[in-house]
Amino acid sequence: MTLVIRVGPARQTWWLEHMTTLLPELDVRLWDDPGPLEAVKYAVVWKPPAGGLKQFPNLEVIHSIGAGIDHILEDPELPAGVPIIRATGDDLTQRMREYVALHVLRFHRNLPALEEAMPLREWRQSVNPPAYERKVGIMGLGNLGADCAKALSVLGFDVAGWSRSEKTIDGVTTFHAPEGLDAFLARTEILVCLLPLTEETRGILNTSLFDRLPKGASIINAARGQHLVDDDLLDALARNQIDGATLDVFHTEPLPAKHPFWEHPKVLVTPHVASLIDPDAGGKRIAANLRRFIAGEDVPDMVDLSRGY
Ligand code: NDP
Ligand code: OXD
Repeated sequence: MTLVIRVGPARQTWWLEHMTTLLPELDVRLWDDPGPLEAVKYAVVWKPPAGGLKQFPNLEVIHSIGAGIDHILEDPELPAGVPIIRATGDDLTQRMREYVALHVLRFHRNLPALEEAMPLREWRQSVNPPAYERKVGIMGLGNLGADCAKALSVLGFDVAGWSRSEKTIDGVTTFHAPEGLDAFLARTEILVCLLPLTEETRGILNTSLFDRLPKGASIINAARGQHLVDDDLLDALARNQIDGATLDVFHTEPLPAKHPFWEHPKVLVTPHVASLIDPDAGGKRIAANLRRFIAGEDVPDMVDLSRGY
């Protein structure tokens, strides 16, 4: 029984070695060298090419090397009925918590203004409001968003979250559904996007949304590039409706060298590093999920495909 791995070239040897050690009972191979196609029962993938998964006629399960599964669902020839498991885990949650706290604090403490002042040798003192007067809003209260919301609340921020279904989280004001969005946005000075990419959320970070935030708000997008309408953000920055943006994810990755975000003084680009899964902790979790699947047990990270995320 073969397990194929599809991941970017920089990390494929890493994954091959770890998964071979973790699942010695399987023939673990890379995507470009799968051996007999009929033997492939398990695929562990990041951004499989369109039509790629259908070449395995006996595929039983697909495991995403990522919390999001949009990169799998976008294959128009995805074999129907094959279950999908997604990545979760303490390491992913921890890294996202660190990333979100870092960038919320950066905006809260006005670090961009100090970075701008330093080459000018300007002593630009200002008094920031305390965190309990800073309103942060998290879009998406799933594994990652709920954890970040709690962590920011512990730091003292005035935190709200928005999700599809109603949620109760200690120390966090919650809003849900399209009807809850206006009130959530109206009170959000620093907006963090941790939504999955679905047809409902594609392009959600657009002019209409920016204009419902208080003037001068900041945004942090650590979810998917396709949530953001790039030109709408550039326009909102030019109008000072949005005062700063931290972007980890992009329509095209790597972000093309000519993209205006690279040089924009109010944009910080990070190269999709908010919470990369690593083959050690992440590999162990994936191996455990596959073992449970093979044994016919419930897999907690199994995706409910009727929701699309
Ligand atoms: P989850 O599936 O656990 O949570 C998704 C959340 O979004 C849920 O609270 C869900 O609501 C909410 N949601 C979904 N659709 C809507 C909608 N239409 N309106 C309002 N709320 C909605 O996802 P994770 O927390 O695990 O991950 C979130 C995303 O983060 C991933 O999909 C991925 O794109 C991105 N990511 C990015 C990484 C990076 O390094 N940049 C790393 C890991 C993930 P409900 O609770 O009601 O279901
Ligand atoms: C993910 C990601 O979805 O890395 O896990 O973006």
